[in-house]
Amino acid sequence: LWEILSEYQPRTVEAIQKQIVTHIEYTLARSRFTIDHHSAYMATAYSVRDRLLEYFNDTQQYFNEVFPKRVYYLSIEYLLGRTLANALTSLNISGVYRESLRELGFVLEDLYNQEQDAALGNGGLGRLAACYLDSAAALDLPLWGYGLRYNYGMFTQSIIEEKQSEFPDFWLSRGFPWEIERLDVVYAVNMYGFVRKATPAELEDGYKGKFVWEPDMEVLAVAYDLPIPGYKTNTTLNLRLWQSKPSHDFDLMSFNRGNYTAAIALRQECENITSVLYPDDSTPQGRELRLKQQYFFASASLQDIVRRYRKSGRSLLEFGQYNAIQINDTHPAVAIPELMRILLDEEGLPWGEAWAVCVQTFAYTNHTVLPEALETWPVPVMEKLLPRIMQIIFDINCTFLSCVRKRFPGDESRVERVSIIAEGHTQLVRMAHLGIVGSHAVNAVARLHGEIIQDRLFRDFYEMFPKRFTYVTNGVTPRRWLLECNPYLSHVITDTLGSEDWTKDIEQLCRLKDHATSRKLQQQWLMAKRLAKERLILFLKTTQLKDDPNPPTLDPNAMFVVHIKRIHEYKRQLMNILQVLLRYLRLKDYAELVTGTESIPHVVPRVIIFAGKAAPAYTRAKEIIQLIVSAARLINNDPVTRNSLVVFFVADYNVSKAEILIPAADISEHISTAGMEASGTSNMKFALNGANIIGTYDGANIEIAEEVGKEKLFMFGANAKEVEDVRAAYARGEAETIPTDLDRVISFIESGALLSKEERARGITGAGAYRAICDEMRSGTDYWLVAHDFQSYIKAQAQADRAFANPKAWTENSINLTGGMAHFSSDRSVKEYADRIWKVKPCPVPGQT
Ligand code: DL6
Repeated sequence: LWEILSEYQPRTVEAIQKQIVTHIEYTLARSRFTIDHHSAYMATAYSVRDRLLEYFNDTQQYFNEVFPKRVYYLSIEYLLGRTLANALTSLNISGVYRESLRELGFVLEDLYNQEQDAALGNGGLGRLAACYLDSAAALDLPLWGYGLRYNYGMFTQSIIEEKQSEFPDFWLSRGFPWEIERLDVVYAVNMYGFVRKATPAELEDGYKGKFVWEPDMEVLAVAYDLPIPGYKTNTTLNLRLWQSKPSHDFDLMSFNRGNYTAAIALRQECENITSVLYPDDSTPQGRELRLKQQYFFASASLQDIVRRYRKSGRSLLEFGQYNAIQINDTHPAVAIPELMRILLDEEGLPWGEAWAVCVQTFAYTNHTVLPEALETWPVPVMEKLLPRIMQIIFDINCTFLSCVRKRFPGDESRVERVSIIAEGHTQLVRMAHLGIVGSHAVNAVARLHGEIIQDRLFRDFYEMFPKRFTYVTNGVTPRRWLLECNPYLSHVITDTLGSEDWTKDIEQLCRLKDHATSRKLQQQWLMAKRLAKERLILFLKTTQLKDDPNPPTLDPNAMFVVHIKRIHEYKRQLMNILQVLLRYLRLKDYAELVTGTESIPHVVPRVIIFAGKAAPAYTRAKEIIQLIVSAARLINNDPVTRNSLVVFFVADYNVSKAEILIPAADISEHISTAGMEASGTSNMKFALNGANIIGTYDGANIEIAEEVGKEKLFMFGANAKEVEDVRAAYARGEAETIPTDLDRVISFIESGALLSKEERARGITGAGAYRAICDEMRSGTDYWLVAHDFQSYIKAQAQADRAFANPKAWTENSINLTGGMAHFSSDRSVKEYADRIWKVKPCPVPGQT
């Protein structure tokens, strides 16, 4: 068989061409005489997938033979982006494919743009999961990801009349060639119904369960596998995504009762479970459908994991020695009682043994300290949808609280604080508490975040289980976030270091620092940055500016400042746009003073780019987008300033846009209110690409500053402790006076300068849509400390202007930043998880790489 396959796998240009054309003709059933770009992309993707499958099958076969301890990463989101470039890079075959396509009349890079992003995630958490899969594969770790195959991913954002509008993301509409549908890997997931005790007959029948869940609804979970290639290794891992399908048995029951419409409605209800990704990254929706998604995901994944383990014939008591399950935030936390259900009711383990297995198996990552983001579920909702699971959670809580009472006798307020069930008008299940109690490790995602969860958020738990708590600072994959997205800089780095080894052994990057003062390297570095800027300028011209009759000039010598992330008050895009407006007003003053009205000398020109999505129901975030867009309209159309300041809001931010924006940045903004951003990962991506950071002492910014030297960055603002003190002062009624500069900007907005045409036509005056924002800024007590930090922010911006005016020193600094980023590779993070939390070892698949 191997010989037959080897012949099938094309290695030469000719053979690859043959395979691509074969896929056009036979897989796509398109005519080879009229190949359009999309067909060429699809056929190329199928051809690359063929090769991936070979490695994939070998890897799975090898894992089954060796039976190493395996890791399962459970994440309800994966923000994957595009796959073709990534797969070609991992397999180290971009060159031969480029050549094959060229002779067929196509440019490989054009085909990349045919691919729709797989946006099965909201932001940081989902993108981190994607980076970790890449690193686990590169490190040969025996890991699988589990997730959901949403029919509609993250919504598409359009800006209409200066406001965000959301549209469905039909990401599967033109086909997704990378996945493998596994119609034979199907599990039934129970919902609704009731629980009863097992009858003696059932017990005698070999059925050892104590309780039987009689569900009212049974949903099928069908597996779709996505091969995850390891960079320059044979290991190819799997991301298994579940799609919901109705179960025919249940249809039949309704049909037999003559209830055709009920049967169809039930089918629809089942299909809806994986139909859409919830588009909010910080406020969990207490909707039943969301809980259905979570349980459906957890149950299918756990059934699959247990079945795989069972096949080995090993004892379930050893399950935790062979399996580690990481739950990515609390969304999959219901997997803990689900494993208990399987072990108790289906496998007949006693409670104590089942619980020991669970705690040994699970580990939980917390990704946020925002109180509103900590998930809770009303007990009545859970009781109705998942009666057996609710019962098990009550039992877990009961056992846990009796331990707490033993340890802290008489401390009932502590018991109330740590209980998995929050008492009140409606009882709530606290999913984070369930995650902590049911795991042997709880990790934060940066050092400061770790301190905050130990000292504040989960202090009571830390006192009980100090060894359980740890942090693993996030990381990003240098393959996607440097090698692939920035071919210009990658080339320079490889040339300087004498090999491409840095792509796998990231510590090599440190050696760049030895060359930071080299004239030659500085020139090459500047050229690489310029090429990345030109690529971005072309992108802007062909998208944003396509229909602009009077587009602003975009100068690659300008300082490119980029602020891209979800729009949220704590991320303070508001502070940035207010600063931009101040810059605009100052430029106007200066122009009047120095030159009359035309161009402005001695000013570092800036191109400022914002991008990001606001949750559809998050009104303030949407107002902030509107403010940015209207400020951009005003500024870009002002002939006095337009050579010195241009502002964009790039619509529909996603992974592939980030891949264009990040390499082109001179500066990036990471200016969250200190203590609020758990880690941040785009800060790492920018610095890896040599962009500087204007940032607060928050999340991973602090560790980046330590690694590269804080004098190399533009750090400012209140630190986490000071933020607490300031908020406490506000709470005592001690409002602050608004800084003069901020007052000026707010007055400018209140003068009506940013009103839209439509608002003016309706006779609106003053701040218009920005009334609430202006009032909050004037209050002197704004929760996110925009006013408090404003002056130090302006100072940091001025420092950046001065530094940029010295290209030599700027470039040297930029080289040192890239050279200092080895620590922030996701290879390092995943190694830490493997060594300290999962206790798994690499399992490299033998054979030719
Ligand atoms: O850990 C990944 C990423 C962090 O870098 C961000 O700081 C954090 O905001 C983000 N959290 C989320 C939403 N979390 N929840 N729930 O995306 O995680």
